[in-house]
Amino acid sequence: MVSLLDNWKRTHFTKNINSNLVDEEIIVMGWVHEIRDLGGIVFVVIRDRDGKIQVTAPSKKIDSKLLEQIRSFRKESVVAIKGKVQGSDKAPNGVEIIPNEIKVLNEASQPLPMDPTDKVRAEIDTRLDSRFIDLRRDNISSIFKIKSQMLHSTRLFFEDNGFIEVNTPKLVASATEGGTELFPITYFEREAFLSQSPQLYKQMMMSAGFERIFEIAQIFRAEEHDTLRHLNETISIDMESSFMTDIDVMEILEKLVNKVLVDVIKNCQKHLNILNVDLKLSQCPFPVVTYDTAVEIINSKGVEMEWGEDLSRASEKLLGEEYPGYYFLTEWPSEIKPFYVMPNEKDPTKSHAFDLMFGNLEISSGAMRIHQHDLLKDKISEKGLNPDAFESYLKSFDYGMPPHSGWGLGADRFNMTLTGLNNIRETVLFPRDRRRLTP
Ligand code: AMO
Repeated sequence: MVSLLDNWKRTHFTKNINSNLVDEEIIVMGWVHEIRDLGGIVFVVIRDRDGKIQVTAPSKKIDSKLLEQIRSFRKESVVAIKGKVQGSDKAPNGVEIIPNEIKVLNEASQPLPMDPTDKVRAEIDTRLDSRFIDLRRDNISSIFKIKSQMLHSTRLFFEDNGFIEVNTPKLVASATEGGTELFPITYFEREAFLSQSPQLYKQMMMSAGFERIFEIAQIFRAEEHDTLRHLNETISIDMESSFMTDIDVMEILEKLVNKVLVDVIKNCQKHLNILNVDLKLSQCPFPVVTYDTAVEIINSKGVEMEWGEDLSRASEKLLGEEYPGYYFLTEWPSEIKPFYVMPNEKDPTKSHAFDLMFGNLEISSGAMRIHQHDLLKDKISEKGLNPDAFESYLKSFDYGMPPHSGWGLGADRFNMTLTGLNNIRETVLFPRDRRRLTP
């Protein structure tokens, strides 16, 4: 029989049950993680968000009806247990609960679509199909607890440095990062797109005089390729600042990465241990490698690369061998960067764009932006885009646009560098890739 909560309230999370509570009556609520029936005694492990506790039901001490109810528990059902805390040398936490009364709040069907106890290894597709169970596992939920810390520290960092959090539209009229990666949608009688990046709005906010802004939000990319680093929906941590150069915002990025590393190492040790990650602070300042030097390194290691080409996967891997940690790649060719990137004043074939890499993984891109209306309009045309589609954006450059710079940091890729995972799907609750739109 399935019960309602009625007037029962959880008194303790399992992680807070310790020897100070011996002889007290408490209520715990959670999932049936394990049941061991030894005949005269039944052991049940109850799991909640942050831990587990053993419930011990000896036939001699408890009512036979209650014992039968406990015996009939199914793995992963949701239960509430009212009982007395008792010290126990054998129990994993040194304490256990002797039950007085129980409620089954939801019964789990059997067999389960996957095993949540890590005893049977499942392939990632099976796991993602039953993600609500997969996420019950310690090593999976730890990824998201680290991510939560990462996002929390990021917000604190921006607030401490005078940035204002903003929210920009995700239904947009034009591309920003190159036309091929857009998801078209029907917007009443017009065509519109899911936003690839808050780029245009971040820049318009500079004209609006906010000077330092950040946004943490979804971006959508119609990536055709199925890789371990690309998703079709991902979180971007974006910032933009007026009166700053590319060098200034690289410094901000480096400081943010370090703040997150310090906080994750300090506050998430338990989760890092579960994931077997020995996270270390990074060498500071991060090495800066120019695009020219990168081309030299890549060619010297036997992969042919012409100046002006984007980095192939093979090239990224070679750079990652040379620089396994965080490093900046700077002075990119203007040709392969978006229209809004400021060209180098002495050599316009080069630009004020940079990427932040972690080994062979690009985790952020940024640049000093063009803030002159006419130059920007020319660049839009040069890239084969129609300036008319950018009218409202271009207008903001006509009435007082300060020089400005900014970057976008891929939150899910950043999380990969903190958790040691090599498949981005692991770092997203319900990932969206070419094949996956549910759950
Ligand atoms: P860019 O297109 O390089 O730059 O994106 C910034 C960062 O976002 C992450 N990223 C992705 N992560 C997972 N899957 C994807 N499909 C994906 N696409 C991008 C990467 C990347 O470094 N407007 C600029 C930023 C700026 O200049 O401010 C932009 O969007 O980590």
